[in-house]
Amino acid sequence: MINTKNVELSITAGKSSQFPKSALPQIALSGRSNVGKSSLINTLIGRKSLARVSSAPGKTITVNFYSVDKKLFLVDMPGYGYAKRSPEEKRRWSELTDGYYTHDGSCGRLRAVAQLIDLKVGPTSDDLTMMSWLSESVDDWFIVATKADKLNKTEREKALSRLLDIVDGVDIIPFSSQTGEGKEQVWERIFKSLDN
Ligand SMILES: Nc1nc2c(ncn2[C@@H]2O[C@H](COP(=O)(O)OP(=O)(O)O)[C@@H](O)[C@H]2O)c(=O)[nH]1
Ligand SMILES: [Mg+2]
Repeated sequence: MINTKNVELSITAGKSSQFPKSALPQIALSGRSNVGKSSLINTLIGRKSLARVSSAPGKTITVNFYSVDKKLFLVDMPGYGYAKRSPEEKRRWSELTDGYYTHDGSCGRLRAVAQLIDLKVGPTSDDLTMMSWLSESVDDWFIVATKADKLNKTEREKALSRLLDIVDGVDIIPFSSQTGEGKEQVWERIFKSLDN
């Protein structure tokens, strides 16, 4: 059993040399800035604000490693798609992201990637690029469709079927940090990927 409430922010890495060398399995959370990554983490672990929810998108370019019960790391990847980034910030984003997804960066401990897509906005062109890269490059990934509370039933079904058309065969979990919808399903999916 994993106590999902026993969580701490272990490492905030501003460069890839700071990534942990620990043997713990890792689940990476990927998505554009403002998609709801920090909110997802807070909801998953039942805390209001361990992960900082920002009203100013794109602020942080770090990789944050949250240890869960000292049994796994949730890895908060820096968001993409934020237009107002300086060349230096873009360089850092690439160094961190490329560094992480190489075997060296994740020490071969990456078990799955949770790709967040804003269900209301739908996949952006950056999201599509990311998802086609994931399809080719990682063994296990799934979609967390965020902000599901913003859609009514009809909109929601439309949005989900549009997503399904794009990524056939990938699990899609509708999620809302406002209502807590999807929280258990996301944890179950994470545990399943640890068993593989
Ligand atoms: N309605 C709604 N808003 C959300 C949800 N998740 C996040 N938000 C809002 O979206 C904004 C960005 O959230 P944040 O978690 O900081 O996104 P991040 O940049 O991906 O880490 C904040 O204003 C949040 O309050 C959700 O499930 N429902
Ligand atoms: Mg965030």
